[in-house]
Amino acid sequence: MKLSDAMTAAINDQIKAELDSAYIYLAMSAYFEDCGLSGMAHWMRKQYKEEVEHAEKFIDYLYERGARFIVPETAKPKESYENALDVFKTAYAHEQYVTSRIYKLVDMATAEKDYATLSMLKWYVDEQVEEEANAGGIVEKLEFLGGDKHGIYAVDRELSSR
Ligand code: OFO
Repeated sequence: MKLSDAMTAAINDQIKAELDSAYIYLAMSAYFEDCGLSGMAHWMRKQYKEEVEHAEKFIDYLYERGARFIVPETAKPKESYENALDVFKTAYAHEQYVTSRIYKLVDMATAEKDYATLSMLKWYVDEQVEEEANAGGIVEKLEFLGGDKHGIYAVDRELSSR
């Protein structure tokens, strides 16, 4: 069964969203490097790579279904933030946004009775639970610490082992 034109376009659009995510995290990593918070920079760099993998998984799916992938233009990411909490709050909100996008794809695949795409999307539904939990957990910690510099450095050390 051929992938519908609408689904091909929606997945291409999601690939752009994943690559935009990658760039957002790469810019967050650069911000942390600039602040001397190398553990957080490392965590964001890993996240950047994960997002590229998310994009590639969708690209491979398009190829598997004989559909065309068009390399998208990526959006310029934000360069500066107020502090570490601001960065992770932004990352958490971003992941919630990405989850809502994945759910829309699930709705679309359900409406089209496209069971193959539904099955493929299950991986992303599960992945988003993890993505939100990761970023949300760090937000909670940083909120608890407030401006406590020792605490922030401890979190930075912890994130260096991701
Ligand atoms: Fe691709 O999950 Fe984050 O954005």
